[in-house]
Amino acid sequence: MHKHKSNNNLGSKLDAVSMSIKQSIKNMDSYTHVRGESLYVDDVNVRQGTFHAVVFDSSKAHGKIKSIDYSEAQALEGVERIFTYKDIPGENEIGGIIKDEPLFAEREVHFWGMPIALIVAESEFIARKARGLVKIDIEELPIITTAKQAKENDSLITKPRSFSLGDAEKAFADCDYVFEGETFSNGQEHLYIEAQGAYAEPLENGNIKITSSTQGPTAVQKTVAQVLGIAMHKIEVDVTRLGGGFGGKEDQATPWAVMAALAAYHLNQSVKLILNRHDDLRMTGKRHPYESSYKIGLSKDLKILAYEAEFLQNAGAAADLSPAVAERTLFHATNSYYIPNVEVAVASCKTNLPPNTAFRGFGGPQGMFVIEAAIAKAAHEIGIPTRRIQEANLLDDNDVFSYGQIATKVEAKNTWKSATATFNIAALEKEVEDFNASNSAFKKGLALMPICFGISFTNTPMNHARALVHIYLDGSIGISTAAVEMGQGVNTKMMQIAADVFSIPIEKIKIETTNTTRVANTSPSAASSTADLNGKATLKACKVLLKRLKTVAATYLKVTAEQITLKDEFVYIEDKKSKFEWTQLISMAMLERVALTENAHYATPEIHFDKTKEKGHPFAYHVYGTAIITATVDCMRGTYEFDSVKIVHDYGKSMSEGIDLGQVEGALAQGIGWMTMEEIAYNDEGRLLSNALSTYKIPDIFSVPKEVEVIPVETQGHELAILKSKAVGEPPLMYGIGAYFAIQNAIKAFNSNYDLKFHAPMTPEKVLMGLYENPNTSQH
Ligand code: LUZ
Ligand code: MOS
Repeated sequence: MHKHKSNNNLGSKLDAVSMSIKQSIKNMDSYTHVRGESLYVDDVNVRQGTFHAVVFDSSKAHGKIKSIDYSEAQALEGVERIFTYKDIPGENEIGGIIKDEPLFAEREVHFWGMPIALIVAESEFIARKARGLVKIDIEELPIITTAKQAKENDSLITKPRSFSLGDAEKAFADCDYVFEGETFSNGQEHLYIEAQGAYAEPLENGNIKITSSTQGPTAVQKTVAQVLGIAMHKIEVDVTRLGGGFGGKEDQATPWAVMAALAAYHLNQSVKLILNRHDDLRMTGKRHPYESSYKIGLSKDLKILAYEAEFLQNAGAAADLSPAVAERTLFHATNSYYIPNVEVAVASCKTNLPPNTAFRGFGGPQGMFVIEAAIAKAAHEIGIPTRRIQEANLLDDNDVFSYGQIATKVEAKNTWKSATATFNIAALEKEVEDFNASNSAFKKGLALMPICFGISFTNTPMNHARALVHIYLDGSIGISTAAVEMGQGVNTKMMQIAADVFSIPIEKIKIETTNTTRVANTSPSAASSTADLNGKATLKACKVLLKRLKTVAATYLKVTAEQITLKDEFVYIEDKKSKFEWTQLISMAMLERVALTENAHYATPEIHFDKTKEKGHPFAYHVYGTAIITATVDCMRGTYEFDSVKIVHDYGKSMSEGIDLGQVEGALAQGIGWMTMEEIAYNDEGRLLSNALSTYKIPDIFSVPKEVEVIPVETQGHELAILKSKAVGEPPLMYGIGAYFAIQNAIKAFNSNYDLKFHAPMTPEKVLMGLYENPNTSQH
């Protein structure tokens, strides 16, 4: 991405709240990142005598364990002990939503890579060597690897769910056009740069401190307590930062922390467990593959009157977060379109793959791919550009979503109009046409991709956070929240909030590690909501402290508290600077014995959802945007490049433009990767074939778009977003869906016989087949 533009007149239109927010701020973590000083789990100072652990896992996807012989492994010099389910003092259970997942396999294995034992040794090298000496005999059972097979075998994680609006069946009868089809979207590997890992250190009285690379410190604490059969207060979980999470560490950071804690508990010695890349790829779940079918009905004037879809989610061998992911697929099944008659259903299908899990977008992208496929199919059959159907059905204020929420402050049409006008869609299309008319070896394709993503955990009770703010007696500040920094820049945003409230330099603010003893009972850093939830709590705590400080200043200066403001480290009376400085004010507060610590709790107002009716108001707000993606396909080779991605995005009022632009770019690249090149492959035995970076291709600097332009839509922002700065982590990933359709349009330009396919990712192999397929001579 060689070119960026960002609209700077945004800054001049800011409201009073964020007037002093430094929008141009850099991610404060970048200073230690570029020096290599940032600390991750693998960097912890280990205690003398620390043991190292390696997981022994199943080499079959489904079967009965007939026998395991650990004797040779145990006898290897340097091996301390091997732990199995028999060593678990509490419950052998780590399932979060459904209790269906053991920490260690007992009599059966359900996926290739399922943990069976933990080998603890003086070094990782020895533990790894010992792993090779374990002898296991597994009697194989039938293996299911696809969602469809699972559905046919009634192998479901939980009851299917469905959302319904209007009467789709009846509406189809009135449609001028009805189209049906099937789609597939594959999984996606998180490929966080830092693999999963944890370090557990026994303290006195049976207490254990765990440093974990987790998005959910409370989930780790709770699960360790459950597996060890001890109280949660004995477990302290600490997180400095993650080298990426993307949802892969929302739930699936937990088992490794539990294993390390179990070994530390028994050995009364520190234990470090860091997965290497191969182990991580094989043992952890990924984005859920979906097999779906759709039926779409339109009127002559291109209004979508009815939409039906059935989503078969490949959940893997245990529930993990799959039911919640499935639910979000339903929430986003109609993307940013208003459709009056909707019938969508999802089934979490149990297979013999590693349990699939949260991944940026959390089922939303899978749902949105299907409606975009349905629209592309309809446009193709009717013989019009896809964008005409997209545009004719964009959501408006007061439209209702299938789940009952009324859409407000909708930016769907706004971002669409802004994108098509600002970037001159007619000219872009003409460029593509002209190019295609004069080139035979290369063809271009263009696609638009509108997005609409709901912000809040769909599970309403999870939408809360706390912040603990200390002002130290020298005027410096320490803030603890539940926010986990994973590269998304949330710590910088927290700093900005405090610096803004007190009007002091950002250098005076420190964001502490995320720690369960300082902020308890937390939701994971997920659902794009971390800055909103923890930021609102931080803002609340800071405002309480500010009020207290104003009273101290007013008493000392013999004015009223209302006359006091703080600005650039000075006390102001009625906008006039006094000689009273920030640090003096803090000293004065100490002398007056005023509390300089505050703990605040925030819970998102307004949201609710009734699962018995499948109706409610689950989201605080929605994020909108429109992307225009242009691709060039090499028609000799099937390879492709993305010429440009032009986006009008709904940031609300961005509080950190650099950080937010980084999130848009990163999410876009990850979305394009999912749709076009990242190909997870398991064989029929359930063995992961794409088990290394040589066989699993993610976007690199050569495959990201040559040009990315992101312009903020002009908007008032939303009150429930932190300082009106909307959540930005996940929504832009779905712009990447446009890449699939841009490539497909290029194929169509080359091969008029090409029959549309909705089978992601659109790899160069598939492109090449499409370029030269001829439905008159082959079967479809
Ligand atoms: N995690 C979660 C999520 O537990 N609930 C959600 O609704 C969600 N949404 C997006 C990403 N992670
Ligand atoms: Mo997530 S997919 O952990 O926000």
